[in-house]
Amino acid sequence: MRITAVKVIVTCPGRNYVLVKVETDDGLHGWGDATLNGRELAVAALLEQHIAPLLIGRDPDRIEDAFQYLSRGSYWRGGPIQMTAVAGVDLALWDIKGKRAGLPVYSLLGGKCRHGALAYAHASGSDPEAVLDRVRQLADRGFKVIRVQVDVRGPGLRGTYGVGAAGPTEQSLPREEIWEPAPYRRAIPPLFEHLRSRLPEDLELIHDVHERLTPIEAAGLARDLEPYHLFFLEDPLRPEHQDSFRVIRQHTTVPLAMGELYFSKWEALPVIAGQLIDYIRCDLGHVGGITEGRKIAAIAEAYSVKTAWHGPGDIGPILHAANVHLDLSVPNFGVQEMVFFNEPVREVIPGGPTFENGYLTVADAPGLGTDVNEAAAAKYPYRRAYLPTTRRLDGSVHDW
Ligand code: KDG
Ligand code: MG
Repeated sequence: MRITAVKVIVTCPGRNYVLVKVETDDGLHGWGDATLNGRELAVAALLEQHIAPLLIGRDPDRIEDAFQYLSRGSYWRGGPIQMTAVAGVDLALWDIKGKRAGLPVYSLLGGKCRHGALAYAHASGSDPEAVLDRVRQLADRGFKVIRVQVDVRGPGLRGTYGVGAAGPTEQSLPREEIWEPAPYRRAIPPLFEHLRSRLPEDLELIHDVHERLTPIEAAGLARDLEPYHLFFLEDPLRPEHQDSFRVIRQHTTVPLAMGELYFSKWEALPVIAGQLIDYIRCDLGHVGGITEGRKIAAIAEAYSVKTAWHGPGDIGPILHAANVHLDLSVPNFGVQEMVFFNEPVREVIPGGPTFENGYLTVADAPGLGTDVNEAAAAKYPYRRAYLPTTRRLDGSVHDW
């Protein structure tokens, strides 16, 4: 069996997705997701110009070899663009392997450890009462774990990362937000006080700091949140601050999660091996795919760290499916972030995980259980879009 073609589609059914199709000479093909929010065309160019020619004629069964060859063989290694491109190929090869074996990918990974993956969705709002309304809607829908974010307003402040639409704005430049740590630090504990005094004890809550605080600020916030027993506090520090997680640990027992800005097991290793975090939440689409993700999970297992793979709306249903295949098959799974996709996305990328009563499952279909409708994808051309940029009140770019 040989690879005959590698095709890349960039489509925007509401937001941009980079989809990779690997075709073989026996008629099987696989689909992967290589979406990198705000840098989609850089990944597409790397795949089309540099990676596709390397794959033609290779045996698609040799996934580990493809991972090593593409991530190290170029001499240049790591980084979001390269590891997202590798992930797109990796997922497509796992999809082919499953189709060839007639088995779902979770079965190739060792089989199910659990019947479903505990899932969480996002509740955001302009004030604590609006967040509470949204939390109640999600709890009514069956969620047992919910991430809560509140818009932090104040003199000269506008916008809060993680609240509001992040899709294409048709602007030629990134949206700019003004953000200060002090009003943010003041706003989050009252949010949790509001929610905890009105919600059932057993409803689990998460908060995402988006790497914006200094170590001592993060330690203070985590300590202030201790009475509200969070499921975890996510990404309190910038990814370069690996050793600084010790500062937070010295002050609090709030469970910590980190990882969506790591691009390999090497970056995840210090916080896992130091037991500085409790949940590793890399993005399978940015660490090179299932092949690297299952190794990160195995390293984490040895240190009692659980998985919580990144699962926002800017990665597509194929990657969400890969998340759940791994969630079902590793012993140290913790929780899975998820979104509900709108109709245009479901038309372009049919299949993907199913949510029921708090848990995600995938179909027993061979491979990842997802597909791409190429004619539908062609109806939604790429639209340039950026993630927002954050500045302080004095006009400087925020140091995060
Ligand atoms: O592209 C950036 C988003 O994926 C990120 O802002 C979402 O932090 C995020 C999360 O935890 O889902
Ligand atoms: Mg996050």
